[in-house]
Amino acid sequence: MHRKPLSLLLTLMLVITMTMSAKVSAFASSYTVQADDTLYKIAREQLGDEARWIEIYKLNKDKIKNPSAILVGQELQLPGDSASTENATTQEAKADSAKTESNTSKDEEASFDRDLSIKIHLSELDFMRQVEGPIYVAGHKSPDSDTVGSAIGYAALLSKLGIDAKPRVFGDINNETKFVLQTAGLETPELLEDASGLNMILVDHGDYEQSAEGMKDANILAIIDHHGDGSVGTSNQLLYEAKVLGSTATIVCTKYLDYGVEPDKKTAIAMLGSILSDTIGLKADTTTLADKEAAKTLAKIGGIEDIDAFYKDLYKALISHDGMTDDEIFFSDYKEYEAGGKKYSIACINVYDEEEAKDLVKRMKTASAASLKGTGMDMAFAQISIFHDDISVAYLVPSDDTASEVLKEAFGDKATIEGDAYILRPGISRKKEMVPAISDVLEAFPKEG
Ligand SMILES: [Mn+2]
Repeated sequence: MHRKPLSLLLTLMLVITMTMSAKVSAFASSYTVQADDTLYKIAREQLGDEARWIEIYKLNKDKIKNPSAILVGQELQLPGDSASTENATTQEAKADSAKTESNTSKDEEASFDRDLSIKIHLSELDFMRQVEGPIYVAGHKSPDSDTVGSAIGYAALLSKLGIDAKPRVFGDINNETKFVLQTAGLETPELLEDASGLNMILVDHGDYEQSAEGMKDANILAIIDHHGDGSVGTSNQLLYEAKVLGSTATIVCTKYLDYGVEPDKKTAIAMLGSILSDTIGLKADTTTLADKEAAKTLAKIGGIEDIDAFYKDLYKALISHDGMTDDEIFFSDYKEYEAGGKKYSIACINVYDEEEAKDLVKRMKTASAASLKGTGMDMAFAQISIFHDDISVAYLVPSDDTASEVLKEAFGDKATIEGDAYILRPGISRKKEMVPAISDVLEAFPKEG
């Protein structure tokens, strides 16, 4: 029992000491991190120049693991507000190198280069800080996962740098992107229908044709794209970043590195989805080392352990027909042709496995037969394909008996017939094999009347 007063006293002394040291450090210009603070914001508000965030970072390197993720309540030392920042930095560098003359001076040089590189890159955003109102970041119409993930990633990056940027979409997102956003725990960006008069940043496209209404009357600040030079022209200052990489999200990822910040977990997953979608799971010819490295880094930040498994789920979601009617499925990738005086159509449908293919055969038989009236076609075909990993199968479904005869003539010797479907292994391409074979048969048919 007699120990209690002693421990109380000790605690009291400790509290007093802590309070005093806090006070002392407060006089030596310290700052307690508040909610929504960034190093940039603190530098802007406390030092009058956000570019000086690097000085705060250097002074507090022992406490700040990631300059883009400072903790609320953290006590940060601020540099003396002598007019010459150059001086403070030089003195600090001198003190540092005096402390450790040997190997570490090399590290200091390297870190100086890195800081300078970040500062130089950050300066390219200066003009964006002058605009009034929010800046909207959006990809092309008929948004895919790269367009959506790049918009989310770039808007999040600018936000981290203290710029008021928000992601937007120019249309409904597809099932694959829905899956990515769900995995990331992100909301679908709001729909933007008319860009007139708004501050805009375009990602993953640079064409008015692929952009929202009113884009010609928008204030376009930046274009980040991996396609060719688009039709968007502006006499205003424009940050134009075009790189020959597999996805726009990879370019955005390089911007994070340029500015020395790290995406948060949700953003990282969205951007990983972008890269995998555009590079077909890092297997497309357009895939670069940058795409692979960016994907690896983003997967790590996003806590995605198996990139291949994640891509498989993406692909399954992309080709899933959840919530679609038979007509919507039939017309989702539908094309019309003519040969030997006959008009015909081929609808391509991708599925993940044979179970799904078999389920769709009956439904597409009905849908293709029903399509003839409205489209004025003489016959219609549905081509249901399974094409991933090393599986390659095509289920060809004719609209009626005439169409069935054409299929028999064209593929009878290669196909196995199961109910209404002609099954080909390996599968075929609509453009390179299906169309020429059917056209050949129709041209050989004797013309009626
Ligand atoms: Mn893209």
